[in-house]
Amino acid sequence: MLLAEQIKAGDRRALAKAITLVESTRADHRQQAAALLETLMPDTGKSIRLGISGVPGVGKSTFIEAFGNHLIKQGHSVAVLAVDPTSAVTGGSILGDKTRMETLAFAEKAFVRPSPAGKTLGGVTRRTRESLLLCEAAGFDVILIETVGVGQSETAVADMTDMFLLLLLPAGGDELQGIKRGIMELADLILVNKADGDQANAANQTLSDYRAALHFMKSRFANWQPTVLACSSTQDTGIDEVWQQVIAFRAALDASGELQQNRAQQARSWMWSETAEALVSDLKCDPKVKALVPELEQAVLDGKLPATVAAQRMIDTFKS
Ligand SMILES: Nc1nc2c(ncn2[C@@H]2O[C@H](COP(=O)(O)OP(=O)(O)OP(=O)(O)O)[C@@H](O)[C@H]2O)c(=O)[nH]1
Ligand SMILES: [Mg+2]
Repeated sequence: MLLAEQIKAGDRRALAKAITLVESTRADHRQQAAALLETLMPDTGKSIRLGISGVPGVGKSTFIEAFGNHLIKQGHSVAVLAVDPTSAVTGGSILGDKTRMETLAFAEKAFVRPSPAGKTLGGVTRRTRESLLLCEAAGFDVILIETVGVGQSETAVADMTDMFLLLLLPAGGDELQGIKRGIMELADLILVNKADGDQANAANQTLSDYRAALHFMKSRFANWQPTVLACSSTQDTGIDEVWQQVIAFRAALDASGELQQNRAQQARSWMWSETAEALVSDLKCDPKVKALVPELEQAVLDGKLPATVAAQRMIDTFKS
């Protein structure tokens, strides 16, 4: 397949074209995308996959710009993808403007792709997962996935990456900034960003608050203890320390086998969520089911029919 060869050769236009293909919902495009991904599968898996999360405005894009440029200087090649559930609603995109990644977006060894628009988080994450595989086949050795800290997108991103980075704002004494415990527990590394100027002291306070808080958290991997670092994405400080943590993380989890184990489990649960989504979508398109839906939905809305009974009736109709 020509496109596959071009991607493997590192042709960026071919990569962009392939990502457009996996983002398409047209049935023939889906088929082509599936064939392409299957062909490229042996060439995937060689990158380190990093998720970058944090509340809007914490500085994720600015951090990625600084971090990405730092990595490129060291000879790495960096792909940046995004999972943005808000784009499903507003049609916008967190990387749409690319303005916060001015230099990175145009760097030869970087590839920056905005979040795909989609109706469901499931649809958006599938496309990002597939794009990640394509970027790996194209030879990018560090993949960064930015996500806005809202809803379930953090879990979705943690489920497709090796290491999850949570960015925090400097805020002295604040009640853990309203970050949910579940999100904290996903973090393999916590970064207090904007540790510069007036905010340097507050950043130090936040750093020690969270270091203390981490003692009471369960870490995700037996062989990795999450830490907290401070950095400034605009002043370029603490950026190399972050990379050193990533290297240490990879070394520890490679040695213990947890990195591979985690990826294998991610792939398996992805298979099942794909199966579930595809089945529901087939079911919803079935003419017999379609005819039944308004009546069943109404009965459930009116409280006349238990949801479980309605569901079973739809499934029985679909199977018959
Ligand atoms: N002082 C200072 N400002 C920063 C730093 N990092 C980011 N900012 C500023 O914070 C603002 C938000 O930065 P972004 O990188 O767009 O934040 P984001 O988390 O990507 O935001 P969303 O994509 O909207 O969720 C911008 O005005 C940045 O210039 C930093 O390290 N220090
Ligand atoms: Mg951003």
